[in-house]
Amino acid sequence: MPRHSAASPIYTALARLANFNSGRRVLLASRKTSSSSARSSAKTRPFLCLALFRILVVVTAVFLFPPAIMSSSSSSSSAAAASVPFQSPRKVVKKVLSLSQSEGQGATVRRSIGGHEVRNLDPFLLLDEFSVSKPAGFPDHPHRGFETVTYMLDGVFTHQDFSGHTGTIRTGDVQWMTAGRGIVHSEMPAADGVQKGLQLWINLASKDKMIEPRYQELESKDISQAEKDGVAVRIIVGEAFGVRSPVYTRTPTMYMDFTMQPGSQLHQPIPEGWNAFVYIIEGEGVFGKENAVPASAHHCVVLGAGDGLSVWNRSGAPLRFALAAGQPLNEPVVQQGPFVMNSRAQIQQAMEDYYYGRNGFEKASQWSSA
Ligand code: FJE
Ligand code: FE
Repeated sequence: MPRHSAASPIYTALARLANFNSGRRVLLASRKTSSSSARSSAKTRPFLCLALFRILVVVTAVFLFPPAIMSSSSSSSSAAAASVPFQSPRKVVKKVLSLSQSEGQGATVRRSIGGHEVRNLDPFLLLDEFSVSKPAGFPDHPHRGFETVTYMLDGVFTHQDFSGHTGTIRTGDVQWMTAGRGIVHSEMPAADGVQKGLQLWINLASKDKMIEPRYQELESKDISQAEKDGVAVRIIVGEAFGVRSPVYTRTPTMYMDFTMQPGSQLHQPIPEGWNAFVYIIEGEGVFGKENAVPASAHHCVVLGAGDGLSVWNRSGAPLRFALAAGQPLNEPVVQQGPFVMNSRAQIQQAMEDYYYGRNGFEKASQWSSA
């Protein structure tokens, strides 16, 4: 994994700056103290000279040999991030433009996570921004070992599965499907025109891969929302601005949809140790640090280690993006299309179970979507 590097050049530079400033503060304090004790100057003068000499040496050395001084100084974890409220702000470690590709039957997706550039961001397996018009779609196909979260951005989608479960989600609605040991379903557009949304795949821990399938469906009006200083958020799972979503996830996850008005800024805590990324839906924004290059629509921004994300909208239009973060499972990931397990033997088992209609796929052979 290319993250968790607290020793990035930027971090190092900020820490060095902080140390350098605290050094100057010491200098001023020692001057004050020495002038107030001027009477015993004969005794203190050698010490004062020594102190000033030492400071001179340190200051010179900082300019001449910055890396050497850094490695021997004590760690200053708060960086010099005066304008953001985090101990260690998360920075952008990767920015990828998601290009359109064909998937399912005639459907188009922009794949960010799960594509060539960001293959797997534990526990996330895939993020597709889909744009689908009838008669294209995602006809009957199986899943095992993970969860799919479908969030409608614009339009209507209907799904049907092999145990008789059907549902329709519209703009702003969410379907959280836990495939567990097995689901066979179809996901198809249910209105004319282009139907758009995001589908996120979240891995399940090995102990949960074979659980009973389950759905959590959320209508747009039931999604927790909050707003503060020009920033609106729809909280699919997790907590923002003190508001918490009631959605339950087996893999600890956060997933929200932010809209930031021009001129607004956001400082969102993200649990330390979780992997996190942003997918920009609309507009453009500055992520991670104030002087970063702005990222625009259809880019996926992978975040480095830290305790929170800062975002600035310095453009003249609203910025909308999805933020996802999750606790890594740290287990082997073996994927074969719609089956995600821990070993090749388990993948082989999944294919046989699907083919022969066993271990959760019993209803697969006599079902097809209407
Ligand atoms: C799948 C190919 C697929 N992204 N975004 C292979 F297209 C799919 C699949 C989807 C999908 C469905 C929706 Cl509604 C949105 C998607 C891929 O269904 F699961 C495999 N294995
Ligand atoms: Fe599916």
